Amino acid sequence: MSPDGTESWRTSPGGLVTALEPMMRAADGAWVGWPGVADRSFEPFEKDGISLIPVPLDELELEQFYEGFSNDTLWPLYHDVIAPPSYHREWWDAYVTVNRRFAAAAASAAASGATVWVHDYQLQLVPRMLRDMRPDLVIGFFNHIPFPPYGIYSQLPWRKQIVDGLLGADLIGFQRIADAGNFSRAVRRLFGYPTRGAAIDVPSEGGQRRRVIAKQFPISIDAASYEELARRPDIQERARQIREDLGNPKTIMLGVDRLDYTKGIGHRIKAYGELLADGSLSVEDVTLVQVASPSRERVGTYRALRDEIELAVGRLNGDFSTISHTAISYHHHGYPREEMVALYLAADVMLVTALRDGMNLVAKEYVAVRFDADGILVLSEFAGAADELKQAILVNPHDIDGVKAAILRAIVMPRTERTRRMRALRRKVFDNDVAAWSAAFLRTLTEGAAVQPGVPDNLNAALREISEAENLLVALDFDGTLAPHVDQPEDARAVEGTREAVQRLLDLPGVRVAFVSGRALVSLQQVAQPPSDVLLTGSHGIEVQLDTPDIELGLVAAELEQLDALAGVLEQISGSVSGTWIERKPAGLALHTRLATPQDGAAAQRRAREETEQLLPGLTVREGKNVLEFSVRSSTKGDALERLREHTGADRVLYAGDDVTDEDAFAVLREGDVGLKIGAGVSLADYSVRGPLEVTEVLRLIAGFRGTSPDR
Ligand code: GDG
Repeated sequence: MSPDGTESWRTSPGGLVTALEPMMRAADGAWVGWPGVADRSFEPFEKDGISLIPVPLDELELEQFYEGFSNDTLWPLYHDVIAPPSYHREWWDAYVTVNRRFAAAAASAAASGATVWVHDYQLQLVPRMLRDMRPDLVIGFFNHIPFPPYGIYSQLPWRKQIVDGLLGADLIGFQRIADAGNFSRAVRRLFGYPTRGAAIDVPSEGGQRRRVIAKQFPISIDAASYEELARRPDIQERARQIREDLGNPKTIMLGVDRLDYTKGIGHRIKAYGELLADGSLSVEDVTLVQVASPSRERVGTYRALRDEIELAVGRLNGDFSTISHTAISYHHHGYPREEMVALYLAADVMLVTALRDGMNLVAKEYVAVRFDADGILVLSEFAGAADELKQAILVNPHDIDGVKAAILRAIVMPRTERTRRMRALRRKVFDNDVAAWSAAFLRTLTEGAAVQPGVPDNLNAALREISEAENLLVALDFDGTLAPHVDQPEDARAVEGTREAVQRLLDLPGVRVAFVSGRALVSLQQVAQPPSDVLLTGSHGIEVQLDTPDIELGLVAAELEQLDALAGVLEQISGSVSGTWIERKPAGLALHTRLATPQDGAAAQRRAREETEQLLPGLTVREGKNVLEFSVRSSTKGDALERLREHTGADRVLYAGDDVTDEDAFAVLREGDVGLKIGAGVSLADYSVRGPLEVTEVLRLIAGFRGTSPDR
């Protein structure tokens, strides 16, 4: 609302909007969000080529959903309970209601098969709600704040609902690798779903499974636009003015934060105060400028924090300031971006001492602005930015002596070292800017979503290259890769043409072919009928048959006993649930539920998990499509592939597979190898094709490239 009473829309400031705006325009996207005022509803409208869909919140919802559950429950919980989280059931109810409203708004705005990207901790239930409403959508979620370790997360009374809400997404992005790891651990602890690396396999309707990826995508800023501002003569003049107004001290230190208890403002002031008290620093030489922008002022903890910080600032200034020199120049306002940039330019030392921070964009902004390759960043190791900005002076903000030492070190650091560090920091920030961040996220999200028939060009090129290897190993999963999935495992057969293509490869010098299966070896031999030169591994690598007719395996007495006990448990379950049966494997047993109703199948699997966990802890449990496998030995297709690589002495490997268990093999691929995922879904493999017909084509292509290669 402008002073003359007319209403207009203002773009909210910040890196996220800047980053997503061009992409939204290009993609013909719609932005679903809260318009920023309570108790008002607005019709969807267009602004600068982006369609905006306002979702209303009333005053009570603002209090309970936003200030309450989002900022007084989730925010402190996710930031290591620095402040105690409040748990109120009515806040939770409001959170569910508002999340449903956002999901419904997105569901009605999205075209068929569209991509929806949900942002931040206020909307963690939206992915699941949206998937239930619109199973056709591709859904991504990005969490801007940390995801806490399970020991802390488990406090949340609604811990299962939130994790389940997030698992509705295809891709869940976090700031740090540690956040993604904490989330995967929460999934395992709360639901027992199998996770491997970044991949989580979530059971869905009809006994199918859905692949969800949880991975780090560290957010960034529009670095070039910050540098552009910093190069403006008027802003440089303003920076000089700021220095002068502060009395041209030798060193200006700067803190810029929302006034939030996660930012460690008090710790920074304490360290500075002690340095002044013990005479290491004097206000004639050093000034600290602290911008504390007003934030969440209706939440009690924030009001208390403001009092605490302002008391500390007042005391410190009372103790140390002189008429001409102020110890802390403290500002409880928001400033225009131009002024922020001038402050960054004026500051010799930037202090970022967050106790916990998802990323901390201020640290990156400071670096982007310093085109003069000067200035020192003191950065908390508890800010996500510390994963990338290693050439900062990293500190543990709880260690006040450590912070004091870092400040002193920064103040005396020679120009050459400052430049060396700042150059390295700038490379990081400019190489990984916010456009690269959103592109990386969206590429991962949409790549696996729909696989076209045929062999894509990039795969073709990779095959041509790998065909030139001295010793090539082509390792192939069987079910779902060479043979379509069928109801009865014994009916599986490779698609036509596979056998000939495999034989062509076997006839070439320096090429070995292996089948890598979860099936027991005898079963694999029976369905695959492999030519005799094919190397075989079954039962996820427990059984191997390498260039001799002997199958290698061996279980010790304790493992055999475990196997008997396991059979007892599973036979009871399968005897009482129709449509389930047991398959015996050399080192374990599998409970199949393919012919049971989805509910019965899921219940049987749950019971099997629970009972074996109690009776036989330590068994390896693996979930496949409608099958739960238990083994007394742990081995994966990754182990199988490593064994094959060693046996064949291959210098390049192509591995193709369709299942979650094949991700273990993709995970051990090396530089120059080719991982090929069969079917849709996110995967660690770099390439994907639609189905077994394409795999046969891939084998033919390799044989063709290699057969015509001039070296051979
Ligand atoms: C959350 C996560 C994560 C601050 N005061 C003023 C002002 N700012 C701008 C800064 C910066 C932004 O606000 C603050 O971003 P941070 O990353 O430092 O922190 P949060 O607000 O807590 O953000 C955080 C981020 O989301 C993104 O994912 O990095 O970890 O907590 O851009 O410059 N801007 C202006 N005047 C001010 O007074 N113009």
